[in-house]
Amino acid sequence: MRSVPARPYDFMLQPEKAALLIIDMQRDFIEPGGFGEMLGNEVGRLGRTIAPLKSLLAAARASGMLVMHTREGHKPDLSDLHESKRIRGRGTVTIGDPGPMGRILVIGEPGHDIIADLYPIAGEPVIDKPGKGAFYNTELADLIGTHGITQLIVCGVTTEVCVHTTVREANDRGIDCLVLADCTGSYFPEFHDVALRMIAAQGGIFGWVGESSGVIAALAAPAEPAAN
Ligand code: TIU
Repeated sequence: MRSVPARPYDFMLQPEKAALLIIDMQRDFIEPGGFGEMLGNEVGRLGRTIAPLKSLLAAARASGMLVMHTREGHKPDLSDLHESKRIRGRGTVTIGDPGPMGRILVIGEPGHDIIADLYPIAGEPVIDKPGKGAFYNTELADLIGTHGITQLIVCGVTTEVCVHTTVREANDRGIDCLVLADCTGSYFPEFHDVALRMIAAQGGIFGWVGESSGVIAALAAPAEPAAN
């Protein structure tokens, strides 16, 4: 048990029961010239998460903590893509169409892959998710059960969409989520701030909000005895 400074109060990290979950750090969302930018978003706003995430990922790997990655996307035949999602936004180019980095949000295409700085290593589960939440239509719940995980350190993009949906899904499954402010990002800074406030409000209605430095320090610190 190691305490991590967080809102609304310290998060009691149990590294052996915790996993790092990195949401959708994919080229199409983050890199200039990808799908995110094509939709008119300022992708540079997500780039600030990369350096702290690299440090956190190194610390988690060094500690032996389970690291899991997600990718939002669909099978090449789009059989897992709801029509409602395909046509949302009334764009001329949509999911499955040729985009700047291959077919948009299709598994196996360059833009769908995780950015090089945070690339998964052997043994780290990569969860392909067709929805915004990481639990819907994925193996994440089974993985969490198999590994005895009760806490998730949640990072990635975007704060108010895939991170928030996943945290809400996890919370309803009895998982405690610590969301890291410096390792999550949004195309809309005000959404990022409010999304994090929503998580920690009302005594931590959806979880906790901290910083990567707190987790890195906790992973390096000796364990504290559990409170009686
Ligand atoms: N990963 C994720 O958040 N997917 C999105 O579509 N996010 C947006 O903010 N659009």
